[in-house]
Amino acid sequence: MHKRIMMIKGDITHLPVDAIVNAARTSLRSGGGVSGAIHRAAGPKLKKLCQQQRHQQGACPTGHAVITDAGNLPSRKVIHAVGPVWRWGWRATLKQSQLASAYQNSLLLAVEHGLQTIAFPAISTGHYHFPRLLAARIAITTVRDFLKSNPVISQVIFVCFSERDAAIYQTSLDFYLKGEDDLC
Ligand code: AR6
Repeated sequence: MHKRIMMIKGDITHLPVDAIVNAARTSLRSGGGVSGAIHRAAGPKLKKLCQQQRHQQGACPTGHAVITDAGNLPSRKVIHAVGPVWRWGWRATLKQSQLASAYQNSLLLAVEHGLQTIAFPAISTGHYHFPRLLAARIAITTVRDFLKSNPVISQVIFVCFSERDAAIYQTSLDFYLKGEDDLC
């Protein structure tokens, strides 16, 4: 059966979906991690598109997202979403809502552009040190709630780069999508 929300273990740059999401920084400059991999695979065109975007609209604030073409990638578009840098203590609540916003704003952009299949990496869980289990919960519940009211998006794929992330996502998907037979 077709699953509207699913998880795979692998490299997001290989996926021929409508849009892959980049864990970007506010400057939209390429960094390490998934953004480095996306920029390498997309070629110099993507760097130019990101520069143009920055010159036209300025930096992309935390929790927001912008969309560009995808250069040499097999996907049609890249959605550059800026997740928060994790902090413990009183800022933790803000960080969680910023992470949810990064997913939500990416999905809104996808809907605006008529994109139906979207792949997400685990935003903020690398260089930005967001706790992985908490990030998976926010990612899954935000996407789940969005898809319930947005029939346009036919599939969201969570791409896990490690065995550890794949195990976290599998357990979390089983838990948070229990009873959601139309989504999984
Ligand atoms: N496919 C899928 N997931 C990947 C890939 C890949 N090819 N490569 C890494 N990941 P990170 P952040 C996973 O650090 O924490 C960057 O330098 C990785 O295992 O890329 O949001 C940016 O330029 C991890 O689970 O993003 C920013 O400055 C997840 O992607 C900053 O780091 C996110 O890790 C963003 O930090």
